[in-house]
Amino acid sequence: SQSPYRTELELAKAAALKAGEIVRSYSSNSNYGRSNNSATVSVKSGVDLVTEADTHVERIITQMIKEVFPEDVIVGEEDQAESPNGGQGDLFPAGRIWCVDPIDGTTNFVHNYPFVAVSIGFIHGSIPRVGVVYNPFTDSLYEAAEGSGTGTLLNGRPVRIDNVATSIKDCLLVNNIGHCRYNEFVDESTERINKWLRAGLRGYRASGSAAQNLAHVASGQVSCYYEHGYGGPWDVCAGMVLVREAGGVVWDAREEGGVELQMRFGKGSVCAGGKKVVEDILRCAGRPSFSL
Ligand code: LIP
Repeated sequence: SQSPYRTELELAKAAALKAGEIVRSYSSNSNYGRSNNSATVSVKSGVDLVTEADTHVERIITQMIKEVFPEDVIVGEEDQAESPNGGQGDLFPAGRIWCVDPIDGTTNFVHNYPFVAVSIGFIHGSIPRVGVVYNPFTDSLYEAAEGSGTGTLLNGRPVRIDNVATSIKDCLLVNNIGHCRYNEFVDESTERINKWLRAGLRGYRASGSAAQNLAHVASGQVSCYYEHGYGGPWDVCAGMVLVREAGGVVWDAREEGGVELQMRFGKGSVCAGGKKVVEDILRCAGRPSFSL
C-alpha cells in the first residue's frame, strides 16, 4: 500500500482481528442456533445495551493502539464518549484521533444475530483516513486507507459500491431505527419508511449495526444506508472511509443538497451509497425534523 497511513491501517487490522477473537470467545454458540451468549448484559439507558465483552474488547484495542502511538487520542464508545470540550455536536479537533466501537451492534450480539462488527477508524485533520470493519461471525474484514491506491478491500479483494442502482426503484435500502423510543421519533421514522415504500422502493432492511451497513454499502451488498439518529461517531467513522474509497458518498441526512458527513461528538444522521441513489432516497424522505 502507498498510503501515508499504512502503519495505522496495519495496526487497525491487527487490533480488529484480535478484538474479533475475543468477541467470538464470548459467544456461546457457533451456529447461531441458540439464543443469547455468555457475556453479562447491562442496560446503558432505555433499550441501549452494553456487555462485558464491549468493555473488554475496547480495553484491548486501546492497549494495542497506545503501544504504537502513545500520544494519539482514542474516542471509544464505552469509555471516552465525551468531547474534550464536553459538547454534543462539537466537531472533532484536528489532531490524531482513533474512533473505536468495540462491538457495533451490541443488541445483535446479545441475541446472537450475526450483524456484529468491530469498527476502528483513524481521523487526522478532522477527516477519517483509515477504516477497518471486522465481522467476527462471518469472518469478513473490510479495510480502506486514503491514498492506498487499492480502494476498499473485503478479505483482501477489491470491492465497489452498487453502481447499478440509480433510483429508489432499484435500491436495496438498509435503515436502522436506533435506540430512541419517543413517540415523535418513532412516528417520524415509520412515516419515512411509508414514503419510501409508496415510492416503490425495491427492498427495505434493518440490520442493527451502522458499521456493518456502511461496509455492506462499500461492497455493493446493499445500495444505500440511511439512519437518522445513529449513536455516535464510532458507529460511522471507519465505515465512512470504506464507502468513500469504494466510490460512494456519505452525506449528512439532516442537510439539504449533499453535505458530507462530518465527524462530530454525539448522535448523527447519515445517508450513504452511490450519489444518485442517495439523492433519491433523501428527496423522498424529506428532512428529518426530530432533533437528536
Ligand atoms: C448501534 C448502531 C446502530 C444504531 C444504534 C447504535 P451499538 O451501535 O450501530 O446503527 O441504530 O443507535 O448506535 O450501540 O450497537 O454499538
